Amino acid sequence: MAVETTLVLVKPDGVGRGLCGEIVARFERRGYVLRGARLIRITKAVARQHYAEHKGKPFFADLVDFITSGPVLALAVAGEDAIAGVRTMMGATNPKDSAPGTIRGDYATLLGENIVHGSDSRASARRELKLFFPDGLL
Ligand code: D4T
Repeated sequence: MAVETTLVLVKPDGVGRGLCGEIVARFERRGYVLRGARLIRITKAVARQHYAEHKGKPFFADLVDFITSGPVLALAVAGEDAIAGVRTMMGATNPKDSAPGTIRGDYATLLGENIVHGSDSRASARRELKLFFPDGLL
């Protein structure tokens, strides 16, 4: 058990559908704390860095196009075991497998428009938080 900080992105589909408040409220109600929040339109360069692990895969270009298609809400979310806890709250990557009660299970149906991103490990969280909050956290 340890206090961790993780990066959450409400992707352009979530922002466009007006789900930011709902998603932030879920994390806050759970007991997690916001240490950063930025509404930004990311560049293709940042998107390619963020999704570096998927470079070369057939869906990479679509992923970059989608995440840069509108503003994203970047959140630094902190709390006890927050990295795994946030991913559990988000649900399975493919919304067709996401359980009801999870963010994707409640609001998404398509893999390519799955509303949220959350870091999947401490190393990813460190790398991604630096990318979206280059000036540091509160
Ligand atoms: P993100 O990064 O969006 O939080 O998703 P996950 O961490 O849950 O899942 P991921 O990295 O495996 O996938 C990133 C992103 O790519 C889309 N995707 C994924 C896609 O369009 N086609 C695919 O075949 C896969 C595997 C969905 C999420």
